[in-house]
Amino acid sequence: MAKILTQSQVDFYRENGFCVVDGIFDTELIDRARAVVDGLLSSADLASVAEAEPEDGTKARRIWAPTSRDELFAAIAEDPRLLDAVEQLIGPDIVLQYSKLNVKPPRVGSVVEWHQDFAFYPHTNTDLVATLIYLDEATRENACLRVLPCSHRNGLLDHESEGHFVGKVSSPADVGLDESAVVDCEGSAGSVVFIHPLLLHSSEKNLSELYRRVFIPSYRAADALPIYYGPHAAHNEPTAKLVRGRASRSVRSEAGQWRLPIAAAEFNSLYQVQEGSHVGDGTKSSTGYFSHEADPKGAVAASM
Ligand SMILES: O=C(O)CCC(=O)C(=O)O
Repeated sequence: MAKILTQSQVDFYRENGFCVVDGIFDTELIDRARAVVDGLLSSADLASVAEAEPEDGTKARRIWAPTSRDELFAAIAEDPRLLDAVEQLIGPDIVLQYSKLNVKPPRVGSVVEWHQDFAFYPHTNTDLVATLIYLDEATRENACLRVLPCSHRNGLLDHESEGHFVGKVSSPADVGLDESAVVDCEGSAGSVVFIHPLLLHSSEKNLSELYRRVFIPSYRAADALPIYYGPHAAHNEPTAKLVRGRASRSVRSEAGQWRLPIAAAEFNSLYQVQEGSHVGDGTKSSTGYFSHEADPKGAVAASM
């Protein structure tokens, strides 16, 4: 394994719950990735590929499972340089848990509210890492990722309202979210933000004239398994893939009590549950992303 991250980047990640790293991917590869995004978004069957922006249905905000849709994204998610870095953070046996691609089109790109990824998919241990690979230069202006350093050290916070999972922390100030401590993870196209699953993070609406696209393959140590086999796990587990090292014959568990992401109604994405747009007439949302049914009480668990 090559050491892609310096020791100070690894230490920074352990201390702060994130790090931003440039130079893993070259410009030519990222240019090709953007061209693939354009191709996917011109698909005749766009509804099965992407989720639309509510403000402008002609624009997409999310491409589902890009690694299953195009071999370039599969190759990036299994790129040895990226896996070398992931190995430095979560160890040698690595499972690609799932992937997604968030698009923030100019002027309409949706808000992502403050949340911890682990709230959506609690696992037996916290050796998971999401890698956000910017496909465009990301700055505060076009809504780069924002993080609260060290917040991964405070356990899992409440992501519920009125007894239901809502995919965001109920009151950011109550959980110590002080705007002056927030860090904007700015980076050039091709840079990667590594985030711990308990790190609080968010991003704003894109009010600029520029696109902000980010490809997000997420990984876990092979001995971490989902605690709750709800819709999110049901969707992702069949395609979860060992991408390095060995499958584990045992599960490692960290002590703790973890809330299960049980929402008021089925939803397809983090955006929908945070906006509350999944709670309506009780019907499934239009992308038909899930094939399961709600449980008899009408409450189902979350995807992301
Ligand atoms: O796209 C972003 O800015 C944030 C993405 C994110 O937090 C997520 O999809 O979990």
